Amino acid sequence: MERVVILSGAGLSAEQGLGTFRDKDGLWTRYDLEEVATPQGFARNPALVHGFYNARRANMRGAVPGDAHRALARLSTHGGVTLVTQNVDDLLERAGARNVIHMHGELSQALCHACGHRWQAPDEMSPEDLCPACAKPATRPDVVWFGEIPYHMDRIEDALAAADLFVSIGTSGTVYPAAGFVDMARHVGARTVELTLEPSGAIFDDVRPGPASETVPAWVE
Ligand code: BV8
Repeated sequence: MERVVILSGAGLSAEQGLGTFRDKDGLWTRYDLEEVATPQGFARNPALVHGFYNARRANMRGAVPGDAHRALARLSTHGGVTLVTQNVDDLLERAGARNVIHMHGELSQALCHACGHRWQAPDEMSPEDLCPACAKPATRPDVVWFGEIPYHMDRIEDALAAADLFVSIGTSGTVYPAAGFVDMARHVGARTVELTLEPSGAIFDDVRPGPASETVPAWVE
């Protein structure tokens, strides 16, 4: 059985209205990532950061999965497929995908930074929220900020080490360690494919430009 690792980024969900980070009018053109996507920014102004993620959570809960999410969901039920995403939305799960590896965390989850408890995030979070487990006012979005260690790296690195094929979908290849996965895959002899609107410029064996709603179902079929 062919072992496939699929990495997705914001481009996978862009057409569902969740936007991207670095395209024109992307999130990082409207917000200072130092202020809203670092632990230091959260410590300085937790209300601002909760507001940023509350708005994105509302946007996510108002969005629906697209053809690309559904195509990947069908694929995720096959053995040998590892679905890794940098995205914090739940559109892949809502399309029926199983075992999605969210290396940058999930908007739908809340985390207590005092006791480590995780729970389903309410629509609106605020610095005054108390952790349901330890009752401390120590809640945060369960997302990985810059300078924090991504989740599930052992599982991802094991899958890359055994990969026959690596597919990158809708990511600019700007953020590490995800941006280095294609090199790790090539290093073990895997074929590499990029499906994205504007090719990232990283070296892939096969680059297929276009919107995910077209390139992903075409590639999966
Ligand atoms: C860490 C939070 C140590 C949640 C995010 C070298 C090695 C290791 C680390 C570093 C390094 N150099 C620098 C670092 C530090 C840093 C980093 O990479 N900085 C960058 C800016 C240089 N990395 C970190 O801090 C990471 N932690 O390194 O810990 C470590 C490392 C390894 C092992 C152990 C310890 C933590 C990074 C996580 C930061 N958190 N998000 C949230 O708010 O969402 S990152 C943020 O960027 C999002 O998660 C996003 O997913 C991610 C990547 O962006 P993209 O998804 O690629 O989106 P972008 O807008 O950039 O591009 C969109 C793409 O889609 C484009 O290509 C476009 O063409 C395409 N597109 C658009 N429309 C469509 C489309 N494609 C198809 N169809 C369409 N319709």
